[in-house]
Amino acid sequence: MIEKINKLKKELNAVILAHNYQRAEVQQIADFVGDSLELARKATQIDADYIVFAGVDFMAETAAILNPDKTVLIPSKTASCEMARYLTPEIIHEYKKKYPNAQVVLYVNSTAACKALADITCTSANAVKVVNSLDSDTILFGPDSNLAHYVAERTTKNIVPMPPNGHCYVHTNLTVENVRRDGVLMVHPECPPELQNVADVIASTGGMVKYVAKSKEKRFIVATERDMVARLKHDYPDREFLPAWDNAICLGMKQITLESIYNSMKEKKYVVTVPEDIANKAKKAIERMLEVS
Ligand code: CIZ
Ligand code: SF4
Repeated sequence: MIEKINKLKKELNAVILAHNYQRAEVQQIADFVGDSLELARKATQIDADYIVFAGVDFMAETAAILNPDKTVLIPSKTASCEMARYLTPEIIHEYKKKYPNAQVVLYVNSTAACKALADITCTSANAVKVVNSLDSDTILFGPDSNLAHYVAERTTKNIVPMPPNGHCYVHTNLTVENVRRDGVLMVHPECPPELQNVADVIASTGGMVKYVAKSKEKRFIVATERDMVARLKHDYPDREFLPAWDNAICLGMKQITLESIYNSMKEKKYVVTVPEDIANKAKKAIERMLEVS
């Protein structure tokens, strides 16, 4: 399968981008592995005709928005992010009416239609910086209420979570009761505040990679999607990494397999498209983020 994928990749002039939460074998065949911000950046620097996106829908949409002249393929139609479902354009309009002077910051884990209504997007790696770059004192922040809490603790601005209960089922289940704590505890800001409070470090997945690089510790507990451990083990084979909880699995991410990647290239499916008016507006919010961070 790996040989077949590499052969097709050459024929199509394709690159494979994989998120840190992908299966270990998918990470291994990818040309580039990273968090969504790193992948968004990479997508704009690539010289290729096809981008095969091994990640979930909103990430592939972002790659398509930033690369209108390339064909972006997502290998599975069901690779979706549950968190993104918490927010709709209707909810944003409602909040904007209620808070007419507020600015809208959307976590990249949101649909393109929502991003089109945002002043700026953010990731978990740059959320605080993005919020502090804005003029308004009140920020409508969605869809993750846990990331909103994390930002609220680190800014003087008034952060309004939009909606109040948006979350990721994978990270919400990483509770103080569920997780092991027998090593340096690295916690993702999508986790509940109670777990953030006992963390040795709170970081995005990209932030975790950087933290380990600077640390002298040998054993790390990784409180985010379980396959982040594969990424860390690959980069730091001399250290020990353990998932904080074995069941922290993002089913959307796991829809992508070597076989689906092969079929995706062979049949040139599924092409990711975003309506032009939405893409143009969303692009402004994404590019503003790329400038700030
Ligand atoms: O921004 C991303 O890639 C996500 C979803 C998590 C992270 O912290 O990298
Ligand atoms: Fe979405 Fe959660 Fe999966 Fe991340 S881990 S892609 S937030 S469902």
